[in-house]
Amino acid sequence: MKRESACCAVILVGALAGPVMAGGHTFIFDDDPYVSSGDSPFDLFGPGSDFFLENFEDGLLNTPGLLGFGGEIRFPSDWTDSVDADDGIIDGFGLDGHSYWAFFGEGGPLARFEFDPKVLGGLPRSVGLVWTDGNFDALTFFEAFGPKGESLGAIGPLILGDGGHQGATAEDRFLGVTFQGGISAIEISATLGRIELDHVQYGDIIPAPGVLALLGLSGLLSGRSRRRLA
Ligand SMILES: [Ca+2]
Ligand SMILES: [Ca+2]
Ligand SMILES: [Ca+2]
Repeated sequence: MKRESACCAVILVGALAGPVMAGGHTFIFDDDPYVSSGDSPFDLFGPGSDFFLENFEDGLLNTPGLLGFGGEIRFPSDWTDSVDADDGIIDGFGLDGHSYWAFFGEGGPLARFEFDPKVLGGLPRSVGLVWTDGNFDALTFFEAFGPKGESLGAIGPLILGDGGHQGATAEDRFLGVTFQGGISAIEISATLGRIELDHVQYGDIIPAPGVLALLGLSGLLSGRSRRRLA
């Protein structure tokens, strides 16, 4: 399985563990299965944690300050691929949970998530999501953007999955990034097929007014031309 990075700082967790330090940001790819929020590298629920976790289990994308583009919620079905634990039992399947399904984008699916500093009071410094399904023949990329919308680089190309599309969870992988300057958006894309994902998570907010003064807000959230999930 080929794994390379287009950016300079990557931590490969689990089977491919080996930190690479550089720059002000760090990408994280966990090559062990992510089956519940307990597999996150972030402190989602600890004392003082300001993290939000969108698992789509209420059928909505509605955690504070999160905007989604390029896909829609997928409800329980024979083809749904939620994070395993979301349906109440870790059993190797996510068919009875909810996920986010991306199928738009020129040249392949692309899901984009933006973080609204006006709602969050700043920007998250730690962000991630869980890839749960896609086309085994596709190359997948995870890109992050800084406070001015500038690219921080990307993880990829990755070859992910098991070739099946009926909710199996052993293939599910965490992709994330940390950046002390604040992260305004992330994108996950593939060269063909569709992408299914879950557990969009973000926190460790760098508070306003620092971010807001830096940005002036005018140039932020430049991806608004994309269709927003209702
Ligand atoms: Ca399950
Ligand atoms: Ca879910
Ligand atoms: Ca899966």
